[in-house]
Amino acid sequence: MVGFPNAGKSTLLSVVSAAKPKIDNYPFTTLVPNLGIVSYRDNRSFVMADIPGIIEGAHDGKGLGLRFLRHIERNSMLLFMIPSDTENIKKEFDILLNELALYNPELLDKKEF
Ligand SMILES: Nc1nc2c(ncn2[C@@H]2O[C@H](COP(=O)(O)OP(=O)(O)O)[C@@H](O)[C@H]2O)c(=O)[nH]1
Ligand SMILES: [Mg+2]
Repeated sequence: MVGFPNAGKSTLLSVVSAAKPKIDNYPFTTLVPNLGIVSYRDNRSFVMADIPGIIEGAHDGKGLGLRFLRHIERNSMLLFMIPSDTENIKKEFDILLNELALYNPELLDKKEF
């Protein structure tokens, strides 16, 4: 999961897996990725990673961005989380994409949701 701080990433992980990430209404409650195993039909499962929030300038190290972006490289699919009440959803998505691209353009070759 990739998103700004406070997008609801940890909350989603907490309801689809047994992981108990810290959830709070302030940015950067998550300083290391939280991992959860998500089970679905036919006894299958996958690992979901709640990556700490990415902000504009993360590729430059803002908000511990480089430490967080590094973790994204290890995932095979990216789920972009943007709150539905965000004023400009497209702009927020573009900022996230741009931070990933500036850090490592190959990140954008991954499957995105
Ligand atoms: N209204 C609303 N609040 C949410 C939702 N998901 C999470 N929150 C709240 O948003 C805040 C940030 O959530 P969190 O999961 O910690 O976000 P993260 O920083 O992306 O991990 C918390 O106060 C959550 O309770 C949602 O779907 N709707
Ligand atoms: Mg979190």
